[in-house]
Amino acid sequence: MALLLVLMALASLATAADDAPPSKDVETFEPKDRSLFVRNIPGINGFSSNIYEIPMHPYHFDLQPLQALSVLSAGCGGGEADCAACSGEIVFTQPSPGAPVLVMGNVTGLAAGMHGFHVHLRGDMRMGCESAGPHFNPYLHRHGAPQDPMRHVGDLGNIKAGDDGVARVEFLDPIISLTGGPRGIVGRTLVVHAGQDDLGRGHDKESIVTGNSGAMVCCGVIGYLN
Ligand SMILES: [Cu+2]
Ligand SMILES: [Zn+2]
Repeated sequence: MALLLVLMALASLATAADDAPPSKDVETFEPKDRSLFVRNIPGINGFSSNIYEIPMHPYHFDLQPLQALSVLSAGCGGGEADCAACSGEIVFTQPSPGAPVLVMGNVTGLAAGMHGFHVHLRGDMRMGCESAGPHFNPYLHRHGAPQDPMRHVGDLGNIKAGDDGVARVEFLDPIISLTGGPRGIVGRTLVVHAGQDDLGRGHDKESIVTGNSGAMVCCGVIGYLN
């Protein structure tokens, strides 16, 4: 009903504009605390359809972005040289439930080049990163690339470290989620590997399980920030 009223007000505003030059009173038709906006949430192939909604403030004020954090620290236990140096912080932001998640942050102390970057099943670091278990895979798919429709939910591809050993991470992922449910990653472990993830294209048995990305150099449990 309120939406209808606003649309009628907008319509009458438009006709008034046709008949006469806009007067200075026009602004009074748009109360600043009830702005109308359109939001588009892209669908995920095979999982959910597009969401197209017209929220009207302040009626949808409770939809706050969800945020989660993973503080990465060395955890390979074996004492390998590149394990000791690796650390980082990655922040996950999901504007609303079902929306793609923005993954942002830095990982330092890496060897230059590509490093596999995954969410692993368990939020357990009692025996270092190894305790986190396999890739987070609630749908029992094969390992793949982030853009593959069929992949482990935890498959976030590779991050690239420069000559300074720093990987600057910033991408959107449409599959992982910060809400609970089957795709929820909070309470699980984010892992950085020593080697490059072949994204399931390695043509061997291990490629479709781990992507042949080698040892885990650092990891951190993902926890809520808000
Ligand atoms: Cu991994
Ligand atoms: Zn995987």
